[in-house]
Amino acid sequence: MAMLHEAKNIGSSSAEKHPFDVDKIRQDFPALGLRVYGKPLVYLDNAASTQKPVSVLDEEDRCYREYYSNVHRGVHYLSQKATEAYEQARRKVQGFVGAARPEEIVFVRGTTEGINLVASTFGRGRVEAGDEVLITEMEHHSNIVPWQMLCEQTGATLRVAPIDDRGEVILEEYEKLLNERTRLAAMVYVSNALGTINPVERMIEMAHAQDVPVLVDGAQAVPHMKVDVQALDCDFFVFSGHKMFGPTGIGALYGRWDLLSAMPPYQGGGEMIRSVSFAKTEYAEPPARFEAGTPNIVGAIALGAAVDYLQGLGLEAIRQYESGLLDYATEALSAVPGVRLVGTATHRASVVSFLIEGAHPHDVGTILDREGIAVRAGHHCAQPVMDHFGVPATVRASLALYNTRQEIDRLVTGVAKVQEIFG
Ligand code: C6P
Repeated sequence: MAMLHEAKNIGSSSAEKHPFDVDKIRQDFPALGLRVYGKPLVYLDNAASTQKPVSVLDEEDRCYREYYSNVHRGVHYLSQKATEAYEQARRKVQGFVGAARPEEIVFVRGTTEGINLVASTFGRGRVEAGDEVLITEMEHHSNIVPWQMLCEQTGATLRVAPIDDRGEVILEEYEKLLNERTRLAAMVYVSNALGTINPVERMIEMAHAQDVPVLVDGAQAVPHMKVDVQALDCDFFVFSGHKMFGPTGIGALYGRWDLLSAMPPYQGGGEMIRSVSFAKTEYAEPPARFEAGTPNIVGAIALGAAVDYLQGLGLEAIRQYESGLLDYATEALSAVPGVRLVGTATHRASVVSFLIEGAHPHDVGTILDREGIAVRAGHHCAQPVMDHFGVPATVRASLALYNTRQEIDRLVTGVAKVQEIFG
């Protein structure tokens, strides 16, 4: 097929004085210069995990070399420096998601741990036999299984709001499923399997109209758009550092202060206490209450560097650039005969999921890999989404701020190669 790009990768930005210069941005990411199987890497597996900019790598390195020690424990110089940097990272994350105060940010391992924390503390205190927890059909397993476990433990019922064949939540059904038995609602902001951007503001409004608190899984939202938890009016918001150009093993849970401060601890151990005796332990205030043991100090600090990086580029400029790129990819792939897109919601971010007639997604993934193109093939930890569309798996290309139209063209050429092989 004809290559659609016009050899220019500079997207228009709202800030005209800082054009979104993707060629320059790519130089910030050493991994993007790799060659695999002798070909320049095309990295389109960003929904699984993103590559890291030099500023994040450098901050990790600097921390270990120049100001590393345990946090909140020492009176000595290095411990104070590390504690200061760790708490500054918390303030950066607070600003990044628009939380009202830094104490509303709990560092966790990632989205999965954040959801499990809420399910087993807030959830256990709130949900009883006969109650309901509402999710949607497009959740990642991380936003299904913890609620399923909670329901099994308490005798509550997990209710699932259906999606339509474009991959959008059916809002009338969503509203109908909210009732006086609903004790909690959890929803994904951007689907990792379909790319759908859910109308979370509207859904939160519906839930709150029934006094139902809401957790938003923001794992696939934060790398692509500005998030403001106060404007969304959500009660909890979770995300992972590694999907937003930060390190693995670190993420954040935002919780509204009045809810967090009333919640019991998740794990017991050092630093989450005010005082301990064999007779009784008094717990610390949040966020320390939920950060038992030595935290991922360097991870949190480098997550702060990732926040700086994203804010330096501007979330709105990123959104605009990626939106053009996603339209380009969607158009290019849907123009290929024999390619079927899975997930065609009006509002999408980052993800194009597709099938090639006559070729299993895993074979497609393997052939593309040999062309130097990294995509994910599988169920994307969202098996109910696959069931909805009646497929076992899809091929998923997921874009980030450093991808280009030339890379999409390489993907389209790779798809043609697959079709040649499968005749
Ligand atoms: N999705 C993907 O390839 P963790 O693993 O805790 O950082 O994130 C879990 C998670 C939760 N919610 C959503 C919407 C997600 O996309 C993910 C991770 C990756 O799609 C790995 S399965």
